Amino acid sequence: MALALPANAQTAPIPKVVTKDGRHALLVDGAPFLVLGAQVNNSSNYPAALDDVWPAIDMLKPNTVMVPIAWEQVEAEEGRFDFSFVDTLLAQARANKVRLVLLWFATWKNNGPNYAPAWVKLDNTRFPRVITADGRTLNSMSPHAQATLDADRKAFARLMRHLKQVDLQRTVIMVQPQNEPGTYGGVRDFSPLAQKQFDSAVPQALLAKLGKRPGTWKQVFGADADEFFHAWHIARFIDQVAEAGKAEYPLPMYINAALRGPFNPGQPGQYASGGPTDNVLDIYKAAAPHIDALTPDIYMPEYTHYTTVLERYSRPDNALFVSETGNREEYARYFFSALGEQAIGWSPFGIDFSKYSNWPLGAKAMTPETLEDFALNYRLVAPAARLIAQASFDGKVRGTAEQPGKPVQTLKIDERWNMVVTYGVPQFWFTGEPPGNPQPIGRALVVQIGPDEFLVTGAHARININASEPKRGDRQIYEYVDEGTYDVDGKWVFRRRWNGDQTDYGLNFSSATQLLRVKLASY
Ligand code: N0T
Repeated sequence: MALALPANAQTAPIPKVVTKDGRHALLVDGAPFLVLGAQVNNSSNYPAALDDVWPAIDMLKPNTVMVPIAWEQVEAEEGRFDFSFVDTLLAQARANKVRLVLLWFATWKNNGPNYAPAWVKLDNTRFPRVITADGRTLNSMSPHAQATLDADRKAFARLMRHLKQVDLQRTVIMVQPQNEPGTYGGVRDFSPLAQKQFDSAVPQALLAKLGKRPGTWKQVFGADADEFFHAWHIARFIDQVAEAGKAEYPLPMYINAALRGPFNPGQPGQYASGGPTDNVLDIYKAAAPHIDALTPDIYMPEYTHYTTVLERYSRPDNALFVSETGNREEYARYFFSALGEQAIGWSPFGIDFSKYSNWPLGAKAMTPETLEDFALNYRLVAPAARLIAQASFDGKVRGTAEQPGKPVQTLKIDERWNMVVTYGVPQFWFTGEPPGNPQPIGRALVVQIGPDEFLVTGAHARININASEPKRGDRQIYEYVDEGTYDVDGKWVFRRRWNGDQTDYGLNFSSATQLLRVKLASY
């Protein structure tokens, strides 16, 4: 051959998000990957702090750890970059055999620029903040300032360039530019610069996306105009940051949302106005073509709230990734609901032993006991994670979590099979009304791997797979129920066959780590 191979010819492909038939996959090393995530606390982004991270990671056993990279720590002085923490983090992540998602805490870290360097956050002239309608200055950056965009994206692009150089093995699989962007305490920027744009025409791309006729923001959107305008401009800002980063190194990038209540949202400004809340997802889609997903951070423990959020962010044009969720016990089971909504990943927040707790969002204390509720999830699915990610991409995954007061759930698998999950019943026999578990901790997963063949797992639940047609149901038996696991090469390793009491009343899951391959038949 005349041409030399490129230096990185042997490296894995760059991760990417792909979509087919309205379903999504995150490809890592060229195949669908399920993010079993763990996000560290907000200030755990220093080498010394990592000492409190790895012991918790070792107990939870995620496959991906999510860690902030602060603008202030990489560009404390304008134009001088220091990526030494990134290098330390990459080395330790590899040693601990986990992938990384990096969180770029910059212009917006929950409303404010507190993670921006002093030369940014203390210079309100060069980097202006949002001005309210009554003339107050908020601690939230205006999305209209070219200087802020230029400075943020320059630093972000340098980060991505650095990553491209030091991460040929693709330890980093996704990047989150900003964190829960949006503004609290005001609906939008009312500075003269912002007002001038507000009074001009709505961009064509947005009109086309929403099927609206031309006009000013007020004319087109009426009462929603202020919020939609802010959302559009924040999304455009972040999209340009992402675009510059992807030009250096095109990793998947997503924007996480501080949610508004799904049923009683309140007013923009009470929730983060201009962030990717459920009412502005279409605006973000039009404004941010370089963003691969809009992701919910779910801190709503109530069942219908949680599952409604999952449904709203799982769309043919949006891969569901639960980028943060509470680390209290009651949240653990919702990992299975997320899988049932075709999630590409899920991550509890606050996973380290720095002894910080964000209670009441999360647990009162981060302890080994707290982690165990979540570790069970990952023990159950980790050996099959690749298989599940592929099956999810093919629409073959059903998952659910226990809803208080609803001890029986029925999910349609396909035209031939239903999955019935019962909570709170003994493992042996039982007739009568199922009571549900004392606490709603049940969870169930069924992955269809053949016409009559399933991978089944769960916890604190009884799972039955029933023929939808009664005549076939009457003669339904198991050909086999095999407990086992998958080895690192994805080969099934048989442990034992379940039969007799273990199958006569359904497949009963406790807190044991049990993964079943089940084949149904009829005599
Ligand atoms: C999250 C986290 C971290 C009852 C909170 C959630 C993380 C950020 N924000 O610990 O700060 O960086 O993304 C805000 C949720 C407020 C909801 C209160 C509703």
